[in-house]
Amino acid sequence: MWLPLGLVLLAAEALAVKRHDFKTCDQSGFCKRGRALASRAKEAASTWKSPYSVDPSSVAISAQKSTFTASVLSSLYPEIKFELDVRAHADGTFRVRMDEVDGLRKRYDETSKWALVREPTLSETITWKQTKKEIKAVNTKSGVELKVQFEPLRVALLRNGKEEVVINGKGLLHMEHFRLKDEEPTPPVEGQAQDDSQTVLQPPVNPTAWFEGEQAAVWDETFGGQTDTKPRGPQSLSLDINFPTHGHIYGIPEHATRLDLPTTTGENAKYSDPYRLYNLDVFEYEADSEMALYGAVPLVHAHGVHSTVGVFNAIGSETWVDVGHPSTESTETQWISESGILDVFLLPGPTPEDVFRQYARLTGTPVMPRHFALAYHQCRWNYISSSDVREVQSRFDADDIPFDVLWLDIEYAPNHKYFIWNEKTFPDPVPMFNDVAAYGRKMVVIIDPHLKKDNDYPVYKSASEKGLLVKPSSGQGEYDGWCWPGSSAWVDYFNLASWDWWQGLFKVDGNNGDWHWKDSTTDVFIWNDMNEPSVFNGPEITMPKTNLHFDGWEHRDVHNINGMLFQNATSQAVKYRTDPPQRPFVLSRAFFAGSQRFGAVWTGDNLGTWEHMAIGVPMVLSNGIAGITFSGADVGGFFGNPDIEMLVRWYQVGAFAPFFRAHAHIDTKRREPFLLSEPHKSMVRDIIRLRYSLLPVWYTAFRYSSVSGVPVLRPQYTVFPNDPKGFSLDEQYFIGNSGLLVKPVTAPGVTQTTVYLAEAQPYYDYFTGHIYRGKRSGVEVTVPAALHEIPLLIRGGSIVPTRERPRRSSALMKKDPFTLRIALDAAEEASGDLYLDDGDSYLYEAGELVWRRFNAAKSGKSTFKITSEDLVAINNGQNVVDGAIVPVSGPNAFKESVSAVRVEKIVVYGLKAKPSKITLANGGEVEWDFVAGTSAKSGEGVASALTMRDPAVRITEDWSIEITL
Ligand code: NBV
Repeated sequence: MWLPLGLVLLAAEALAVKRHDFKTCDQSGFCKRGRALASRAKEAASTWKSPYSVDPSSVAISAQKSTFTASVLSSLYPEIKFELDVRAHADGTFRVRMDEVDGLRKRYDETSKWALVREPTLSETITWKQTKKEIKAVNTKSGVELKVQFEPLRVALLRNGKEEVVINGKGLLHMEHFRLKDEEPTPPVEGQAQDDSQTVLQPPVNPTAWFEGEQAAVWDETFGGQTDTKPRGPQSLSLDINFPTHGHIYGIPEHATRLDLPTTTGENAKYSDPYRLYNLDVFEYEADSEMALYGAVPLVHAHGVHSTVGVFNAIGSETWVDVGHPSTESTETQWISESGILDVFLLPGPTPEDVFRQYARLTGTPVMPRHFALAYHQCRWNYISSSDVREVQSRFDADDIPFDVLWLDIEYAPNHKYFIWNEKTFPDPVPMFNDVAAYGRKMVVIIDPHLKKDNDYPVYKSASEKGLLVKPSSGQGEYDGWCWPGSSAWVDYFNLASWDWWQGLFKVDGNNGDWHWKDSTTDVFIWNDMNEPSVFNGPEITMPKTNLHFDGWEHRDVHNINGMLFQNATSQAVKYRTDPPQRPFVLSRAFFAGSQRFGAVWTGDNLGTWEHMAIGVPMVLSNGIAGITFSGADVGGFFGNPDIEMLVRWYQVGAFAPFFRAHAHIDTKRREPFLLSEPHKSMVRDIIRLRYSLLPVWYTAFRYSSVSGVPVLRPQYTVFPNDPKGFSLDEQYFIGNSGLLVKPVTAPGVTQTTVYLAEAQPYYDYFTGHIYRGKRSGVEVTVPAALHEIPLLIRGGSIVPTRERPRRSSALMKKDPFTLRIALDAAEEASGDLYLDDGDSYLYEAGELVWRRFNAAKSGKSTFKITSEDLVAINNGQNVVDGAIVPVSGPNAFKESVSAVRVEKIVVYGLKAKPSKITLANGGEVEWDFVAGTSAKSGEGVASALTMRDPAVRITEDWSIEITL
C-alpha cells in the first residue's frame, strides 16, 4: 500500500478500498479447495462420508483418565497417519487436537503456546468410556458430554443428551498431508470406488484431486504479480463446526460487520466470501464487509435461548470462515486454514458469561489498564513539534476541556527511525514530556515494527548484529521490505532473545552499554501501529508467507500471531522500565487471541462517514466478545473531514467506548475540540466531562473484566440471554455491571431514537431521571436524542458512582468526592460496585485497593437502608476463582491515601413518597430535599428524586443511612 504522500492524499478523496489488492477466496488456493470440498459434499448430500476414522484399537486412555489419544486414518491416504488427542479440563471445557504423525515435515503446533495464558488443568472427575463405535466422557454435574464417534470421525458436544456442537458432522474435515512436489499419484484405495453406498471419493491422482475439477493452486501461487512459492507445499486444514440448536453466532473479529454475524453461504448469503482472518492493513476499508482487517481472533460464541457455547480454534495461519444458517435455529460453519494442526477448544457455557470465563481461563483476562488510559486521548497525524504539543495542551486548558494523553505519530522521527527525535521540531523531548506531565498527563509515542535499514540507526544496527531479524525464504540474511522509512527490516519476536533486547531499548535511564531511549520518560507510553505487519511492497501489503521466523517456521504459520508478540514485547518493555514495575499502556493495531493481556486495540483507519461511525460500534462489541475488551475506533474518522454534526456524534460514540481517542489523517483539517465554535464546543466539552465523571464506572467495569473475562461492553444477548428479541441488537449495550445502558446515535438528523427494554423494570434517563417502563415481553421506548443528547439510561436496581467535578485531567480527580445515583427497581431495591486503586502500580494485586458494594433496600415496612460495605478482593492473575472474593488483610496504603474522600451527594430515584426522617448510623447530619415524581413501582414520567447533600460518609468506610417514609 505504499504510496507517496501526495498520492495517499489524492486516494483519500476517492475513499474506496482497493479490493483487487486483496485475495478473494477464489484467488486463494487453499480456500478455494476448502470451499470446493464443501460444495462436493453438498452435491453428494447424504451419500457423502468423511474419509477420516479412528482406529478403535489404538485408543489409549491416560492413567488419569481425562485424556486419550488415538490413531486416525484417512481412507483417501491410507499411508498417512494422524493422531487425535482429546482432553477434558477441570472447568468443563474440552480440547480436541489432531496432527499428522511421522509426516514429511512437522506442522506448526505452537499457536497455543502464544495464545494460551497457561495449560488448562485436566479434569479429575471425568473419565472416558469406550465402546466399539465411540468413546465418550460425561460431566455428570453439568450434563455436558463429549462423544467421539470412530467411523467416520465425528466429535459432538452434547448437553442433556442433545448435540450442541458437532465437528466433522458434515464431513468437511481435511488435513492436507505434507508431500513432495513430484509425489507419485497415490494408488487407488481398493474397494472404495466400487462402494456405491458412499460418494466415490476418487483416489487422488494429484493433491487437488479430492477437489475434483478445481484449478486451485497447490504449489506456486501468484497474486498481484507476486508468487508464493510454497516450498513446503499444500498443508491446509478444513473443518466443519456446526451448532444444530443455535441460530446466532458472534465473534471472529475483525470484520466491519454486524455483531450477529451475517451469512456467507446459502441462498440468502449476505457476503459472497467467507470471513477472512488474516491480519492486513486494508487502506480505506469498507464499512460493511467480510474482508480481513488488522486483527484476527478465531473464537465464536453460538447462541440460542437455551444456551451459549463457544469454540476457540487455536490456529495462527490465514483462515477463512464460512457461516450459514440452514434454519433460524441452527448454524453451520466451515473453517479453512492454510497451515497448522487442528487444535480446537470447546467451551460449553451454558451462559454467555460462562463462555467468557472459560475463554479467559484459556487465553487470559483483559489487562487491568492504567487509570489514565480510560480517559480522553488526543491524537492526530501529526502534532508537528514540541511547541505544537505545548500549544495544544494550553488550548485545552484555556477552554476547560479535560484530556489525559497527547499522542505523537510517525513524523517525530527523522526518516521514520523510531525512538529518534527530529532535533529541529522536537529539540527538547524530555522537557516537553515533563510539561505535559505537570497536570498528571501522559504522552504516547508511536513505535512501528519496521526498522530502517541504516547502520547509522542504532536500533536497526544492534538488532542486525544480534541476528534478531526476520529472514527471507532462503534463510540467509535479513528480509528486506518497503515501509515508511524505505528499505526496512522486521524484528523476529518469535525469538525470545529479541524480547530482552527490546526491553533494553525502553530503559530511560541507566547505562547498560547498549543504546537505549534516554530521550524519554516514564510518562511516555507506546503505540504499535503497522504490526500486521504492513509491508508496502509485500503480497497483499504484508510479509511474504515464505519468510522465516525463529526455529525455521514460515511466516505463513504464524502470520496472525505476529502482531500480538510485538505488542506483548512492547508492553513488557514498558512495564519493566521501572523497578518496581508499573502497568504499561500499549495500543496495537494487529491482534490475536490473547492480545487482551497486553493492552488496547483500535479499529484502524476508518473513514469519516456515518456508515463507519455506525459499524465501529458492533466492531468494538465483537472485539469484546473475543476477549479484547479494551478497544475503540478513531473518533472523528481517520480519513476525511467530518461535518460538525458527525463530529459531535462521534464524540458521543467514543465517550462510550472502552478506548476513547480522537485521531485524524495528516491531510485532514485540525479539529481539536477547542477549535470548534459554539454551541458545538460546549457539547463536546460536556461529552468529554461526562466521560470523566463516569471514570469510576469504567474503572470498576475494567476491574471486573480483568478478573472474570466478561467484557466491559455487554451487548444485549449477554445480559438477557433468554430474550431472542435482543440477539441481534448491536447498537445498544451495557457498561460492565453498572446498569448503564447506552445507545449512541450514529446517523444524521436524529432527534429521537428507540431503546429496547427487555424486562419489566423502570429504566431512568441518566440526565433527567425520566422513567421508561420496560415489559417482560420486551418493549421499544422512544427517547430524546437531539444533537446535545445521549440516549443513556440507568437500569432500575443500579447504583452508579461518579465524580462530578470538572478537572483538567483524571490524575487531578484522585481525591475528589463521589456522587451516588441510586435507581430503584420495581421491588424498590438497588445495588452497585465501586473499585479504586492507585491506577498505576501492581500494588492492587497485593490488596492495595478499595472495592465497595452499595445497597439500597427496604429495612422495615416504611424504612429504607442505604449501605456501603467492603468488597475487597485480590487478583494476582493466577488465583481467579469464579465469583470468589478473597478478603485481604494487611497494610493498604492506597486505602489510607483516600480515606478522607467523601460521598458528596446521593440521589435516590423512584421513592414512592417523601421521607419523614433520614438518619445516619454514624450520627452525622444530612441535608436533603425531595422532588415528587413517578415511583419505581409504576408509571412513566420524571422519577421522584431524593437528593442528600454532604451526608458525612466516606468512600472507604462502612456506613448506613436510614430513610423513613
Ligand atoms: O502512522 C500514520 C498512520 C496512523 O496515523 C494511523 O492511525 C494508522 O492506522 N498509519 C496508520 C500509517 C498509514 C496511514 C495511511
